[in-house]
Amino acid sequence: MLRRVVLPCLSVAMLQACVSNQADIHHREEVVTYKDQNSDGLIDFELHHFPGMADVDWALFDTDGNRVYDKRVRYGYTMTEEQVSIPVSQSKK
Ligand SMILES: [Ca+2]
Ligand SMILES: [Ca+2]
Repeated sequence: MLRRVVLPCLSVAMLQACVSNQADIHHREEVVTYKDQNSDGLIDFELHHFPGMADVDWALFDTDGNRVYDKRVRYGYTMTEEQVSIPVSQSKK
């Protein structure tokens, strides 16, 4: 009897915990920072930071200053880099 009552309750509690964590992730506010790392007056870096989360931040780099982001870095449990081709918006500060 106890097994029939406790196990379903534990399962529901575990599912609710998973669902609420997923909802928290989607409702956390993203903070985007833009920088001009080489001081030429043009944005060449942007960081997408999610406060309170350690493994979802990512950044874009324009490494050659041609106003096109060419590298994306993801800062998760491991840092990964990938090539991209994304125009840099100069209207952000
Ligand atoms: Ca720059
Ligand atoms: Ca570039």
